[in-house]
Amino acid sequence: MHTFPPISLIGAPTDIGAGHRGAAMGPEALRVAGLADALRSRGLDVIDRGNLGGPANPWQPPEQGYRHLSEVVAWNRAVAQAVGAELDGGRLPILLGGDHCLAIGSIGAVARHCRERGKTLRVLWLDAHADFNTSTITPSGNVHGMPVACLCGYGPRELTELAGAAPMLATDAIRQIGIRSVDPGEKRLVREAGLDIYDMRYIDEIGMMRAMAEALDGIDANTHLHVSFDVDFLDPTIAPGVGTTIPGGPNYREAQLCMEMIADTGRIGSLDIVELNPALDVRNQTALLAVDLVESLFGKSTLMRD
Ligand code: EXY
Ligand code: MN
Ligand code: MN
Ligand code: MN
Repeated sequence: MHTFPPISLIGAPTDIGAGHRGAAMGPEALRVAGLADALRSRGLDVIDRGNLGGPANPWQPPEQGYRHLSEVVAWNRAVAQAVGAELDGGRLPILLGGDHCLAIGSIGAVARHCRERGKTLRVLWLDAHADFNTSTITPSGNVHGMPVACLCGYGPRELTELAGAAPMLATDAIRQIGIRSVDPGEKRLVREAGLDIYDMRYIDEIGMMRAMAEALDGIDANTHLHVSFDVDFLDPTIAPGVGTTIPGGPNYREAQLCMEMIADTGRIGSLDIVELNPALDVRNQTALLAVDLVESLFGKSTLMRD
């Protein structure tokens, strides 16, 4: 039974990087789904820091391959500052998105913190998408399809150097789980970068348990584990409330096993919960499922055998 650091919830109510409006309501949907009390019921110390501020979504077409670049930078700077402050205070930040472009700020801050403390960072990226596009290959200009590329040094300097010298994240520090939608140019770039991707075909072949065992391999007492949980990782039949659904994701049991195996490492140090879009949900069911799965990240287990 692991203990966890005290937790700080940070809301980032924006869909600035997304192709649909609505993820800006994600933080409140998670609060309404009872995230704080669910974690407190596990004996955790939880403070809700409220919501960050940032520019409104101007809802414009791409310019030089990016939609809303300056607004994306402003939001990610705010996220990096807030996440870094909680880590410096010895707390475990949970970023409530908001779309996935915000992971540039959160993981940038985590990576900086790990460098400062001499810790090894491992990022688990739970997603249907590789999020490895750049301005020249993106099909949409939406920056929520680019955060991993930016973190690994492929992107505009105001993002790739947001929280330190580029690359803020080494490609061998990240494991992507659940991938099943990668654009043609993106596929070439992830191969060139050597990204370690546990796609759904591989998970079909070897099962979630073995895939997670491989993805978690090498984690030790000096590892800071950051989980970036894009809710569209889940199969849309159980998680419809997201902007970019892709059929054929993990089912409820596979998702629970994924979270419980992460919890078993006892090394989770920070978390993003992103891409929840209540405008596309039914009776907040997707937020309720996300809360259920996050409880498993923090030790709730269905394992009854010793
Ligand atoms: N690959 C597509 C694009 O770049 O526009 C879709 C990206 C969806 C990203 C969501 C957050 O995971
Ligand atoms: Mn994503
Ligand atoms: Mn720090
Ligand atoms: Mn996604």
